[in-house]
Amino acid sequence: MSSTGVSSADVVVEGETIEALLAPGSSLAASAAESAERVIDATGRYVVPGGVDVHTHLALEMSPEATVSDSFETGTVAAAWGGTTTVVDFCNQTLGDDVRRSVDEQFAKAEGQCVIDYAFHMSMGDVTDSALKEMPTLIDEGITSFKYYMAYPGHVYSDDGQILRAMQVAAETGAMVMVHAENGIAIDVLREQAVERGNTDPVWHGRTRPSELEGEATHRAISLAAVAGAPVYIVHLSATEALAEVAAARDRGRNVFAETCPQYLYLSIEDHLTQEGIDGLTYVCSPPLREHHHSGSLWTGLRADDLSVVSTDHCPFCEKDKLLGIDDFRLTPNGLGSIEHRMDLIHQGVVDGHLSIARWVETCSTTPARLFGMYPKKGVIAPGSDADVVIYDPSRRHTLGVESHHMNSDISAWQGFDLTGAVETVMSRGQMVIDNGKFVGRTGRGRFVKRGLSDLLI
Ligand code: DUC
Ligand code: ZN
Ligand code: ZN
Repeated sequence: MSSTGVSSADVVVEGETIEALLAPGSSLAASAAESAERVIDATGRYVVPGGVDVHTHLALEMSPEATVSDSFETGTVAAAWGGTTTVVDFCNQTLGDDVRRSVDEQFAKAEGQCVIDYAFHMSMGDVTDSALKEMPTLIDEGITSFKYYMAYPGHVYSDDGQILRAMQVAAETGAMVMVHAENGIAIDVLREQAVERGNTDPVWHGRTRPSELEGEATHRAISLAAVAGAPVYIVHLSATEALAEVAAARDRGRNVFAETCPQYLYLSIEDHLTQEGIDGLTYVCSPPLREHHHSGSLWTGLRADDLSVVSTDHCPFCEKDKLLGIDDFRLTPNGLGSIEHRMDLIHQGVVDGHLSIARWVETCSTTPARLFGMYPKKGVIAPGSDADVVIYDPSRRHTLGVESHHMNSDISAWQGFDLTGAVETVMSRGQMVIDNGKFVGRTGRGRFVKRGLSDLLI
């Protein structure tokens, strides 16, 4: 299975890499099988390149009160269960913080903990001269993409001038600029006004972050990137207005890319965020869940390649953390957990007729690897590539929820979702991590992936 479609092949793995793809029934395939240590019959299954999730938050301290509930160990175990073999997490510099310190801290958290391979983006929450100077050094170290926030004034927010300066460095160095595109200044006004009126329920999290302000910020990010001559990647795109900006820029032939996440494809403000108490708080993430009609446009955007990638923005919390916002939605830590379910949820999009099988592989594995400098090591089953291979049963049915998931959380935004298609076996660099439904991985065997520059820039 590849980003160009389905074909029949015997996959030969030698050590950590794919050695060959052979025609089934050929004499070469027969002799490879004879000398193999192990032969797996994947008849009736898909053999897919391991998933590449380029937006996760593991072991992230969101505030002094709330830390993401998945560590690098539990998060990568859950990822593996769901057929993801590479995650790209973030080093998180916040206001007043030193870039180098934040990098060292995140490396230390991941070191010796991961069961699959991992890499990092730099999340730059304080764009100072010294932070900008670090960018070329980080690129040499394999951190080749940088996230900036148009949201969260007073925390990790960057103004347009700061983002422009960072984009200028990216233009010189070939780095990828990632932008959280929501107009945080306007959003903060709406949030304060809502709470002053006594509107403190979870649904107000959504109502105070209107989709127009994502569209506006996306337009601004694209304009700034054009002026700087830098590529831009819009993270967690959730709204039709933002998609229209990305599509228009791509039609102009620009280096503009965007990801969406399963929550924006399946969940909605009406069905989920309007619930009271923990039921609504579970769905507080930013950008927020949108009205139903947005998800239809997002599926179309994925199909038409206006959206290039599906990542998770995995950022799970436990019930006790979410309840911090019980009297004021603003105090709820933003995020939900999906690292384990992304491949299945997007495969369900294939089952439901939203996407082709090839596009499933392309958006969940191949393109993320290409955009973020990991291809062809990751994202493809081809001779010389890392043997990150998933055997996927397209017809097995299962139900998601806290009783069966492996993410370290006592709540699930996906509780009760019935899906068709499930991971059977997962190999990471030639070693079994999930063997026919059993976890056989080892903590600490996951390796840091030193990334190069994107190979998709024009
Ligand atoms: N942005 C993210 O990318 N993740 C969690 C919260 C947020 O605002
Ligand atoms: Zn964000
Ligand atoms: Zn995120």
